[in-house]
Amino acid sequence: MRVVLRTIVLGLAAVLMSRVAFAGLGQPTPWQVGLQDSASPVMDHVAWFHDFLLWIITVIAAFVLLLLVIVIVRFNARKNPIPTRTTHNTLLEIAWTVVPVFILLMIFIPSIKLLFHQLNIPPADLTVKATGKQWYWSYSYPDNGQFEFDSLMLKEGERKEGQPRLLAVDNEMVVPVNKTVRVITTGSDVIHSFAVPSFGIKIDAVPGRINETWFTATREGVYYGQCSELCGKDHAFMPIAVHVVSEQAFSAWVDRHSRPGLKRQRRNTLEMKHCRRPGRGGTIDAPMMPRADADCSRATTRRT
Ligand SMILES: [Cu+2]
Repeated sequence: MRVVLRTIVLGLAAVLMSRVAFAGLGQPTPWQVGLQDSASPVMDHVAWFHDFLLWIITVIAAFVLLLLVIVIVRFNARKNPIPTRTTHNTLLEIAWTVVPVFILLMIFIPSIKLLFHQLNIPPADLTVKATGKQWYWSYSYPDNGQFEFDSLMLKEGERKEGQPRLLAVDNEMVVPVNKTVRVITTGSDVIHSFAVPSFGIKIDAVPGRINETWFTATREGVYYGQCSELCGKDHAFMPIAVHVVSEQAFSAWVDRHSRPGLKRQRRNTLEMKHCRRPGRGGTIDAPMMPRADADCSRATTRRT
């Protein structure tokens, strides 16, 4: 019994400490319990609603447990050999109907408010289009230079110090801090889903359809998410990385990417990347991914 108690206490302590010590901003952390730290007003609301529900659930569970204990202790066959034949109690019946209705109303009102907060898109400072493809994301900036680029997961050996495994990408989606970003999503092949936990957003990217969501990042940093719709064999390997930078840094970044020469050069590099696959004894440049717009005609069959 003592061992069980000690295990429970240690487990609870570990859970609490992990929440405090490892609460991650923008990415999951080992032994994480609970939500990732919030970096947007919507996520603040989501986190508040989550904690609010947790209190309600805890009180209900404790109350039901208390009733069970009372029944077990006071009304067992040994202590209560002649059971009562009570069948109705008007006051009790009204109470157990009205109280749950009241609890549901308490949940319903903030829940609907949150839904409206998520779905009512405020006037946006910029729009980013995220296209889900098998198996990477493409981002385009229709009102900032109209450029577009692909964002592929970094493999082992490509990551720099501090970049998380299976989440870091070669080209991050960059947005300015404290600006409202409208994200429009679509899919080019199958249904994907654009989700970034720290911003409290998750929206399907459906071929032939445009969905939209929004966020306002309140802190600079890199925020990671993943495709959240089972979309094929590399579904787990198409992460989302959003780099939130200052307004000046964002303008500089847009300037760099809008230059036509750079745009072309970047596109060529990406096309080569899509045309490359690992082969025996080196890399073979050959068509590899089912990507319709990759021009592999420049890629030569070459062993390195
Ligand atoms: Cu996907």
